Amino acid sequence: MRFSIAAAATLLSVVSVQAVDHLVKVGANSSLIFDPTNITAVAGDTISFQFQGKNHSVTQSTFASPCVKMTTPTAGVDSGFMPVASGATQLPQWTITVSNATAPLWFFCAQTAPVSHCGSGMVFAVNAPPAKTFAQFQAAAKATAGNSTAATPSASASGSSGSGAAASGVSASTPAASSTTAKSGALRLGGSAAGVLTVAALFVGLL
Ligand SMILES: *[C@@H]1O[C@H](CO)[C@@H](O)[C@H](O)[C@H]1NC(C)=O
Ligand SMILES: *[C@@H]1O[C@H](CO)[C@@H](O)[C@H](O)[C@H]1NC(C)=O
Ligand SMILES: *[C@@H]1O[C@H](CO)[C@@H](O)[C@H](O)[C@H]1NC(C)=O
Ligand SMILES: *[C@@H]1O[C@H](CO)[C@@H](O)[C@H](O)[C@H]1NC(C)=O
Ligand SMILES: [Cu+2]
Repeated sequence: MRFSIAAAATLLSVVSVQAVDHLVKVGANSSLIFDPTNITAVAGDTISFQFQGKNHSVTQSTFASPCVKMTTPTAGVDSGFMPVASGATQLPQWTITVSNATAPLWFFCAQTAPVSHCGSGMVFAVNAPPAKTFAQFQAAAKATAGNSTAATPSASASGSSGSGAAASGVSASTPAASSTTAKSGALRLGGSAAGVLTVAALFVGLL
């Protein structure tokens, strides 16, 4: 027992050393994009979404329905709308932790005024597998606005809730978005053994 505890502690320390934070700029340069558009991440990695302008959100969806907030097997995580005044010196930041690198994660911006940001292709993916690429996901998002002639993924799209593992145990936090003072609202729900995301929100000063 003592050995396995020591081994586990060693493993944990290795994992924490290797964990990476991925910075994703939301709406950089007034564009309706996530930058980068898609990433690969391992369990333990964090993704920090930094809202750089306008009034965007990071809302979890599914491959099958890119522009609809996920409801099954659990409610998707959602940053909520994060309005940023032009010339703001502090940018809201929202962070999630990836717990299962095998489960792809799909996100969109839920803003629809004055146009659908998702329909304009403002989507983001984590660990998109070869059979469900980011390009397919984005094409399907644009198709919701009649913005693309690309076929909506069909056969491959049915897997999003079948195994249910892609996003079980995901939790949401709705941080206050308008304050200019530092704020944090971390929340972690246990959920099932499948992919648990932890989320936290804070405001970071621009230096
Ligand atoms: C941000 O967008 C949401 C959804 O369109 C809207 O309800 C909210 O009033 C907006 N906030 C600001 C400050 O513009
Ligand atoms: C279609 O996409 C373009 C950018 O690619 C965007 O400007 C336009 O608003 C989108 N149309 C809709 C209805 O979202
Ligand atoms: C996914 O992201 C990588 C960079 O992380 C980029 O090279 C690639 O073009 C992206 N895929 C698409 C379809 O945009
Ligand atoms: C991770 O996700 C995959 C694919 O959804 C799933 O099969 C697997 O059970 C998950 N692993 C854990 C530890 O939850
Ligand atoms: Cu947006």
